[in-house]
Amino acid sequence: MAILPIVQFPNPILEKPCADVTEITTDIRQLAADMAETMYKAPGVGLAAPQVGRSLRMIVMDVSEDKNNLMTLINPEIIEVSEEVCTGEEGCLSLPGIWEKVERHTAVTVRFMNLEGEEITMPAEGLLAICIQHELDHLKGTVFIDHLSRLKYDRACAKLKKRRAQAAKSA
Ligand code: K1U
Ligand code: ZN
Repeated sequence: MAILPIVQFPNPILEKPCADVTEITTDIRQLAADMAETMYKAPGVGLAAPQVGRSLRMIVMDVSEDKNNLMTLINPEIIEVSEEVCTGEEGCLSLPGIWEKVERHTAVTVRFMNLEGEEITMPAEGLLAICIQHELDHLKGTVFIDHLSRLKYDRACAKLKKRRAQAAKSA
């Protein structure tokens, strides 16, 4: 297993829709294991393949408190969403230090393939539902700040730039 570098915003790979995984090969299993290790180390509750430089439709997630419920979702699709929406703070490992309120569906149903090639349909609510929507956005080439107003988007970019300049200065 390996910890992979996390692609930082802005980067063209974070803006590009990802391709379907066509076969669950050794490479895909290795990528899933490396993504999980990278997510736990960060630490994060989810990670999408483009965030580690692979434009493929796969994500890993673990929203459990004890970090013992790893899920790998291959070619995930949201097939049902609740009418009810909620607003909560989100962050992103590709935009460290930026936290903003985003509106999401309170509950979703996601269909995906697991690493054994089985098709699963899973209802989700709470943080899991938020995480699924955040990670599926990455697979479409969207980051969470794309949901903000122009003003808030620009402020988030400026904050990111400032943090990076400060980090470079103290390095
Ligand atoms: O995609 C990513 O960059 C991972 C990101 C996903 C996320 C999902 C839901 C809400 C916010 C962010 C993170 O894991 S950010 C860091 C994190 O560890 C965290 C987020 C929410 C609650 C608890 C922890
Ligand atoms: Zn993210």
